[in-house]
Amino acid sequence: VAGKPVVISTWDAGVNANKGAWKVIGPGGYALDAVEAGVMVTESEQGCCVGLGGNPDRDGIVTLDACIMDEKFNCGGVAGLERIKHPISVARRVMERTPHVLLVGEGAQQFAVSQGFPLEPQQLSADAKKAYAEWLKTSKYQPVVNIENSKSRPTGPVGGPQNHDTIAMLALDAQGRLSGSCTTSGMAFKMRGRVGDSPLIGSGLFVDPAVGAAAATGQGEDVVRIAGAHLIVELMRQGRTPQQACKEAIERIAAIKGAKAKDIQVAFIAISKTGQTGAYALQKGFNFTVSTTDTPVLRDSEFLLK
Ligand code: SD4
Repeated sequence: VAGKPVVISTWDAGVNANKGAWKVIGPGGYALDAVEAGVMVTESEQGCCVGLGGNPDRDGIVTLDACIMDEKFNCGGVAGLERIKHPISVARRVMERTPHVLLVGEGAQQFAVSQGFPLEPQQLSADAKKAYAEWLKTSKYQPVVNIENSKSRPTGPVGGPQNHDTIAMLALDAQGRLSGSCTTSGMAFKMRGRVGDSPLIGSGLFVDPAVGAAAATGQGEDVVRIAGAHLIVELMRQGRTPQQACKEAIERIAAIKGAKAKDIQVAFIAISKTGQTGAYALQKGFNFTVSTTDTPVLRDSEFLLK
């Protein structure tokens, strides 16, 4: 059935990413190719927050997480991947060329190299170097709430500027095929070896062709706790709109966290199999980008904690 393509992605980085996706999906391309090409744009943006330009872990090393899923429950991911520019493409290779769904650390890097991905130098971007030096002054591990809609990069301590170091993207193509992708440098200054929600199918991303798809950004631990993306898809299966389903998942996190909910940010995006989109965040400051033409529209998300 021919329909209209739709792309939704997290944050304002989604504006450029959606344009990349639209080049594929606009002329009738495959959703899976679109969600890969789309987030690759962000992975390449050195001034940004995802990929090798992102903030390092607390030992000063950039480690990347990503996953991808198509409309047939095929999925793949990488976690703790170092020195590879496009983790999303390695995730796709894991999906397409291995019997597995998740490769981590050294093994993921070995696989990437065996697939012809170049090993990039081990070095921080200028911005990340600065942010890391700043963070080292206190070395306090405390995730940042995404409060402001600024383009500034994360600097670590609570009260600092933005911390969106993830892009997640969902797409429905003209043939009705759904796919999703998610890629991140993870929480800034995380413990070495820490894995968040973003490479985990069912938490950071989930796609079910009979229902829709969902993806997450924000405090990964609290997304994993409720298997966020899968929960949202199941709520949509029960009849919730994408927006209602995202809201309900956020409410569940808020109930679990209690008074601590104000210290974190979590946000979800979702799309139904018919192309209806929705988003919801725990706190103010989350925005997302929707494309139904070649001009992406950046929107502020509704949020729970007023
Ligand atoms: C993580 N979910 O590693 C990611 C971080 C994130 O905007 O989304 N930041 O927990």
